[in-house]
Amino acid sequence: MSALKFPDGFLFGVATSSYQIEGAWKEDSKGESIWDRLTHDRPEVIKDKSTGDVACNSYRLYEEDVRMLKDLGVHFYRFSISWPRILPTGHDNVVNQAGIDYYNNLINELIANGIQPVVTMYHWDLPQPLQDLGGWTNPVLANYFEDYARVLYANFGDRVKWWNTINEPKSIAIGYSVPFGFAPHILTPGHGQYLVIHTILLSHARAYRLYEREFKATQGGKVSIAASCQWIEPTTDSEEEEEAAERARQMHVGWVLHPIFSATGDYPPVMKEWLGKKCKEEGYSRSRLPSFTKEEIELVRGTWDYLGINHYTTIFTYQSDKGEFIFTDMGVARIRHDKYAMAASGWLQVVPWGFRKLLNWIAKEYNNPPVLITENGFSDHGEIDDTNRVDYYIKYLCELLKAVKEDGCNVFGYTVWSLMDNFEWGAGYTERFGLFHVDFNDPDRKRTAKKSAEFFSKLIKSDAIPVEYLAVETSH
Ligand code: PNW
Repeated sequence: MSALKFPDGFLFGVATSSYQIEGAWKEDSKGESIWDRLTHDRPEVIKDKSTGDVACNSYRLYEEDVRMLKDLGVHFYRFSISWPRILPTGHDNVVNQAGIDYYNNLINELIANGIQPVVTMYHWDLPQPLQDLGGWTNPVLANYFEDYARVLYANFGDRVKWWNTINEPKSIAIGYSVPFGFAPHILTPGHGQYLVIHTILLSHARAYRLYEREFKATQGGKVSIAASCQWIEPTTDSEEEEEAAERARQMHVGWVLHPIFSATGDYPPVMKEWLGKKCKEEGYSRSRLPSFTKEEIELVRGTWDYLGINHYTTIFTYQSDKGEFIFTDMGVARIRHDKYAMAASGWLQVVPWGFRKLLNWIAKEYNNPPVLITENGFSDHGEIDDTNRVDYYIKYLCELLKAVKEDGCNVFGYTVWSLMDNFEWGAGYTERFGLFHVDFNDPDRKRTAKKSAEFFSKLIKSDAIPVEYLAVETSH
């Protein structure tokens, strides 16, 4: 029984992001984002050719969202702010008061209901004018991100105490390297992804240092990044396969985390070495991986107050130079093991033990920092009776509890992706992650609690995985 109990003070929340839920894409002087541009100009890139023009209409219905949060009993709500809703030009020359008002209303409503705001500054909706300057491949974006961060701290920092600078740098890099339906969908594989992450790391660091310098003393909040961290498992336990998988972990998870969280800073040594050698073989006189100056290494190193981790699945690898996507450069390819159940998303396999392994690897690599799980979730087709989702959560949360209680991993909170069904990027509305169903054919975007919503409200109330769900029959 007690194995199902969470430690005292453990925090629970749910997450969403601006483009995925808000709609109102051009109302009240909001500027155009790269997701507006992509979904309007290249609908064929989105599976059902849909857009986030209306999405869940949370720009109008945010009070209803807060009622759902209240019903769940969550301690916090992780949402993101739309950069072009605050700064329509991308720059701080024009601050859109209607955008400031919207987030003030949301934040005040949350606090009035006893729910802490956890705010992501950037969840993929870049102002289009900044994309026209090259987007994240242009290092000048670090200046503009710092300017944007200052506007956010100054307007909301009196009430927001938890900040995530940037959500999933690697997913952003995918929009510059892999045909996955992610904006800006300008594909320069082998180059774009490294430039993008480089600028993002510097941008994150500049926003962190700004807070440290000008706001922390008076506002007393915490700032970090939310990184996508899947577990990478070799298909056999031979020494060479384990070595290749470890290299892939460093080039996947370590790519973003090592510069910020390791004692030494900079990209992982194995990544610099492996890519440097590969680029030389390819005839380049310089590595495709950009390098940091000594000052930049120090600027980025240590820019965290906690670590935000988005975890969904495990990737099984074997050594190969024919891997798809960003795996090519890592010297591995991925395969799918049929014995693990699939979610509706082609990349999401249910491998609960991978969560525990990942948390242990992170604790070991980065000296056991305090971790907030900023996303974890399962996709289906929107069933109200979502037993497969409940089953996923039970299994993943059991592994989380083992990591915390048996292995000593320092995880202090957990966030469900997502509060409600929403625009799932390149998959449009064909894959659903919500605890609440949203009827996208209804002009009022009616929200209905799924079985998983009931599961979580019981879990949060009792601070434990509710036993009555353990016997649930599932197709897994
Ligand atoms: C995350 N993968 O994206 C995002 O932060 C959310 O906005 C999104 O809705 C959610 O997870 C579900 O997709 C991911 O291929 C996209 O491993 C792709 C992957 C992981 C996360």
